[in-house]
Amino acid sequence: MLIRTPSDILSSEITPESVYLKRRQFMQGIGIGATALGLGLPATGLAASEDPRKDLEFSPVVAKADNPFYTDENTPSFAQASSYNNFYEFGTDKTDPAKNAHTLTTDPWSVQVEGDVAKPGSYPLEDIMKLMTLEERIYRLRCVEAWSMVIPWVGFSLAEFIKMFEPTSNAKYVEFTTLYRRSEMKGQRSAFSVIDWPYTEGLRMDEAMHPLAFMSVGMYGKTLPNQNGAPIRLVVPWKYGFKSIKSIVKMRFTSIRPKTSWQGIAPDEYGFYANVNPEVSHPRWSQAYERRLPSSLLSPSRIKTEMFNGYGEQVAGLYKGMNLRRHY
Ligand SMILES: Nc1nc2c(c(=O)[nH]1)N[C@H]1C(S)=C(S)[C@@H](COP(=O)(O)O)O[C@H]1N2
Ligand SMILES: [Mo]
Repeated sequence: MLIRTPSDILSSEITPESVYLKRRQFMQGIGIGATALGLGLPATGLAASEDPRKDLEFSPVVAKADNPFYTDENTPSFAQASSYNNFYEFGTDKTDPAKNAHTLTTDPWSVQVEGDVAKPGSYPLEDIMKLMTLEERIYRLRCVEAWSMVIPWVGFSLAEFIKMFEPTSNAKYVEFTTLYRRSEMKGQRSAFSVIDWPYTEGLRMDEAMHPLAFMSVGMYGKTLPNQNGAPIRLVVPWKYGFKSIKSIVKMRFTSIRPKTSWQGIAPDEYGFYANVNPEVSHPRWSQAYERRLPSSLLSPSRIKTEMFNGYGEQVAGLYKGMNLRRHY
């Protein structure tokens, strides 16, 4: 159940987002998108005119208990989800991206498609937005640092996106690359940076084509805030958060397994697969539990981590016969 009645909700928990979600759910119930009516509420303390995020039109939520694209778990407020981030291009502290990412210009934006595809090229985001069907999906994101959040993303199926480029039979992997623009990304200018820029990630082709894999262009019904990966990012809900690469400018299809940024930094800590797995500890901390955000000292929200972040029924088949202790 996505809508909670007022009696379910503590007054301290009532945020513009819970209002937004409930209102949207109601509108969808009567078959009208909130955006179509132009009723979007500003989701932060900012006045609507100062808020750079734009309403997105997308298909209604079909909240079904057995639908893996949705969950009724609590979402953090928009303010929380956009102020506790990992985005090393803007600093290594969780609060740095919210402070520094405003310097990023996301328009114009294109995604360069290369390698083993019939239709390589530079795809402007505005064309992509016309071709893809936007939908909302509420997914858990679990960081390897043992915190997690449930986010209402807006975007489109990665499989549908990839089909546009017609990968050839040589395409066994897809590599994603983040923007490299030192003038706008403070972390890329840092002399102490651990990452060899640009940030890259990769998926095996069958993982990328899995129906849960998602390209996000928005959250909470609006375009993505910069700190969350504007204007386009990956969301792979059964893998640790670092696989969900932000501000993507390139997708390269290849027969050779790409090297990812985190593998480059510490190969014994961050594997290529990075599937959420409570049984395989990170060398420096256990992965058996996670802190579900928002949490506080009084209510630490410590929960058990589930295999494949709770998406095992859908994705376990991808790894049949693989030793997940070796392929971490
Ligand atoms: N380009 C880029 N993408 C990135 C990162 C990064 O530092 N740079 N951090 C990753 C990590 S470690 C996590 S946990 C998620 C966090 O996403 P969120 O800030 O939207 O919660 O983004 C991932 N994507
Ligand atoms: Mo992370």
